[in-house]
Amino acid sequence: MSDEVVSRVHREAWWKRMSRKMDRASLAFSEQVRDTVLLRRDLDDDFYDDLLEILVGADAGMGVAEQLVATLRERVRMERIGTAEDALVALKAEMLVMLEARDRALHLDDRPSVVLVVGVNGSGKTTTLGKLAHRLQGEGRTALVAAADTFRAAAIDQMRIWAERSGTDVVAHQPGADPGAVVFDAIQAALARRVDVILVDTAGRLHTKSNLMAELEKVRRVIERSLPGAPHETLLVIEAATGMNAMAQARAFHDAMTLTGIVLTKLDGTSRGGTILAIEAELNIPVKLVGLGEGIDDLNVFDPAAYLDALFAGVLDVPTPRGAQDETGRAGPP
Ligand SMILES: Nc1nc2c(ncn2[C@@H]2O[C@H](COP(=O)(O)OP(=O)(O)OP(=O)(O)O)[C@@H](O)[C@H]2O)c(=O)[nH]1
Ligand SMILES: [Mg+2]
Repeated sequence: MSDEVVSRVHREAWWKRMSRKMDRASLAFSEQVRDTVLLRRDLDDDFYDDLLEILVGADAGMGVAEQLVATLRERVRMERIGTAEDALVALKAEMLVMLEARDRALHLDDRPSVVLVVGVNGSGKTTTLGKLAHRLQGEGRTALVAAADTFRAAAIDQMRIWAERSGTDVVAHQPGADPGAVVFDAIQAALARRVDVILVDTAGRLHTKSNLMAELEKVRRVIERSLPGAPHETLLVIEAATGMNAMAQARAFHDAMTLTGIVLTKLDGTSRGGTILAIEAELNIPVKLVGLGEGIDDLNVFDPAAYLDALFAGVLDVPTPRGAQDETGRAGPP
């Protein structure tokens, strides 16, 4: 088979998988589109009002939804688009332009690079790092985990179990120890062992508790002082179903930590597919990774085209032709 055929097969497999995993978001979105928008004969104000409502309902955020609908109106007029279906194709294309404008790469070229994950309790930080360690090892890079969630004894064990799955070393202290000291030791160990990437797990915390946020800032300062240029990535882990409350979380963590990206977890279990658009637009922070399940392989780089194909599955069943995002698409499974 030629390279082109292989990569097309790859992409289709990825698209199918993403569609399957996002079936709830996809169903909610496509059912509404079918039941309202597609039934309309005219592309009149009612059509655009319905569309706006569906986008807001999917948590795309009012600002983004209004911008998309306004651009679509203009496009329909300019390109003389006549049917609801063609208008949807144009809408999807607009969304793709919006999503593809962002840099979603993890910048981990320095050795060692540091990835710090933060977020509220139970959002999926430890799981995400376990999956990321596996992914990095699969790419031939060595990783080391700093078990800096010292708040609960069980957290250290949980991190160890995840790290063991990919044969990743863990630096840990006793429960209750200073997270900053764990991180410091991990960086020294990584330098000595010439490890590529240090993955720092932190304790979940409410973004509204200022003492806990101050503790996180301290961890960050230790990282900055121990390794110039670090942390290379500071990722906020958010559950997709959090909806618009995610905005408050993201704002608070961004103020304290200067985030470089977002990991949207549990996208497999939510009917709210649009949060990505809202967060990115409002806070200007890209979604870099998505969690699509509890398995070790269920972490993906975020591929905008696959995401939109999954979201529109059942309404527009033709996968978007891919251009600029080939790199990211190829990085996805299988
Ligand atoms: N379905 C699904 N479940 C997930 C995903 N990511 C994490 N989980 C589950 O969410 C639960 C919490 O995950 P953790 O990784 O422990 O979350 P955490 O942020 O480390 O939690 P704390 O350390 O307590 O703050 C676990 O049961 C995970 O299996 C995902 O992408 N999809
Ligand atoms: Mg954890």
